[in-house]
Amino acid sequence: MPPSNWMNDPNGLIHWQGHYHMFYQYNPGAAHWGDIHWGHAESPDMVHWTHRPIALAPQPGGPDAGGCWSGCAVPVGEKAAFLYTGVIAQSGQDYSQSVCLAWGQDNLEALQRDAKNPVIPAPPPGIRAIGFRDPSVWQQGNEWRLALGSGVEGEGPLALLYASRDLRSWEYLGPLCRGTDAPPTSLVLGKMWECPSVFFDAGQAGLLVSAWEPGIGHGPLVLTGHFNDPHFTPRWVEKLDHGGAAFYAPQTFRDAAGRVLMFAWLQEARSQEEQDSAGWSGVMSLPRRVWIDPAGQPRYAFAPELESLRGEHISLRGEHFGAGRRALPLAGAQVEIVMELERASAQRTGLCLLCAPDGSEETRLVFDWRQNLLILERKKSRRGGPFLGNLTAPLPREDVFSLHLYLDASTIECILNERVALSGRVYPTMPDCRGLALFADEGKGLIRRLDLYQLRSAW
Ligand code: DQQ
Repeated sequence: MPPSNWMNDPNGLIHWQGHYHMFYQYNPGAAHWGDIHWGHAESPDMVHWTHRPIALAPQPGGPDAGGCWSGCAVPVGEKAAFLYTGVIAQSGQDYSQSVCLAWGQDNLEALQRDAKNPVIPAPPPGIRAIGFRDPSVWQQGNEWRLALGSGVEGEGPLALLYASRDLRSWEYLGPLCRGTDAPPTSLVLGKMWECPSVFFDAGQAGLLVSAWEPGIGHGPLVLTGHFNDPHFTPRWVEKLDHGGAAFYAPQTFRDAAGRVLMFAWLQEARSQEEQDSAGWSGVMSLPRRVWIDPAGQPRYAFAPELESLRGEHISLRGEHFGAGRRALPLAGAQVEIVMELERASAQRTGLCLLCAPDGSEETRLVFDWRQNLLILERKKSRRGGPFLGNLTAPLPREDVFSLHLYLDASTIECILNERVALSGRVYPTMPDCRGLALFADEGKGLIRRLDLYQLRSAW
C-alpha cells in the first residue's frame, strides 16, 4: 500500500545492488488519481518493504509538468536509467505525452533528469496515435530497444519500437507488434495498449500489455512468441489474469538470479467516496514469477520469498467430504492456501473465505465442474454494498488442480496449475469475517491435500 493516498501502476522495477526497488504512480495529496508523482519503496526480499522519499515530482515548465506517468528502469554500469512518460495537461482530459529520462545511483534516491528531455518528444510523423506512453526498455546487443504503448485510430492497439545507443537519442524502427498480429482470438485487445512490458525467457519473448480504450481498462494480456529484431511475432495470447482490470498495468523485470518477476496494481473495486474516506487507494500485487514453457505458453507462480510470512499451519491429506460446508480449524483474513483437488461427484467444490460467524457475509472461490470455470463469487462478499459481480477464469484441461491462493484482507490472488491467474478485491463490512471453510454442492468433494497458513505481518 502507499504510505497514504493514491497508488497505481508499478514503475521502474529493478534489482539493484542486492535490493529490490519499486517505484509507482503516486498522488501524494489525495486518495484519487491525479497530480501523478513517482513513489518509491525498497526491499531486500520483495516481502518486507520500506517507503523511500518521492522519486519524481512534476516539474513546472518541464515536459512532465502535468505528471510523471509510467515507465521502467534499466541498469547502466554504476547508474540506473529511468525512462518514463512526461505529460503536459491540455484542454479537458487530454495530456500530451513524451518519453523522458532520469538517472539514479547508489540508493536510487534524488533522481536527476537528463538535460535532453524529452528524449522522444512526440509520435512518429504520420501516426495518429491514441496514447504514446509507458516505455519498456531492454538491451539488444550493444544497443537499447524501447517499446512504447500506443494505438492508431481505426487500426487498433500497437507497441512502437525505438532504438538507441545511449538512451538519449532514439530512432523509430516501426511497430514492434500490432493487435492484428496476435493469433486469432475473441479476447478484447482494446484501442490502445498501456504499459507494454517486454521480457525474454528460454529463447522466447513475451509482451505484456494492458488493453485500454478511453475510459475503460479492459485488463492485462500476455503475448508470447519470438523477437526477431525489430519485430515481435506472437504465437500465443491469453489473459494474464482473469480479474480484468483488478490486476492492471503489470510490469516485469529480471533479478540477479535470472528470474522474470512481475508486479501489478490491484486497483480498488469500491466507490471513490469510500477510497477518499479511507484515505488511501490501491495495492501492489504480490510478486509473481512468469516464464514461458517449451510449448510457448506462459506460466505463473508466486515468488517463493513469500513463504517467509508463513505462521500457524494446518494440513489435510486425502479427504473426501460430503455435500455442505466444513469449517476449517484455522481462521484468518490473511492466509495462504495451497490445495490440490480433483473432480469428484459434486457439481461445485471450493473454498469459503472471509466468512462472518452469522453467515451474513462470505466470498466463495468455486470450482464449477459443470461449467469448467473457476469463479470468485462475490454476491455475499459485502452486506448492503453493491454487488461487485463474479470474476471467472476457465479451468485448465487437467484432472488434478493445484491452487495457490493468498488472501490478504481485501485482496485475493490465486494461481491455478501455474497456468491461470485470478485476482480480485472484496470488502466485507463485519470485523470478524475471518472464517474459512470447504464446501461441496450436490455431491462429494475430494481434496488430495490442503495446507493453510496464517500469514505474519510483513511490517
Ligand atoms: N497509468 C499511467 C499511465 C498508464 C496508466 C498514468 C495505466 O502512464 O498508461 O497514471 O494504468
